[in-house]
Amino acid sequence: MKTVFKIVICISVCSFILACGAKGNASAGFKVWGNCDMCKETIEGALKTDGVTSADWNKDTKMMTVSFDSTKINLGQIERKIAATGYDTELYTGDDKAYQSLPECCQYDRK
Ligand SMILES: [Cu+2]
Repeated sequence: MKTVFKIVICISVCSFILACGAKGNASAGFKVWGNCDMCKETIEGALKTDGVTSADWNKDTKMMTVSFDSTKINLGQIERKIAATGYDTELYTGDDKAYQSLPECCQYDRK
């Protein structure tokens, strides 16, 4: 009887974990070229969008850490949103016009 109970607990815990995974919670880290705190605001601001639960860019390491719902958005779409504001990411080159209209202090050395 005890064994059966243990198996039932195990199955419910396992299916709970699987259900959470199926919901699409994902996270990723990638490099975004940029300079300063203003860049940080612009870069993180680009990800204030449906499906992205958190976005944090470190201006010293240039690393973006992002959590998102993979049923709503994927990593390529996330990087393209940043590139559209003028910032280079690992996969995409920032939009040239957007880059040129960035404040001078934010015109980072491009990749
Ligand atoms: Cu800047």
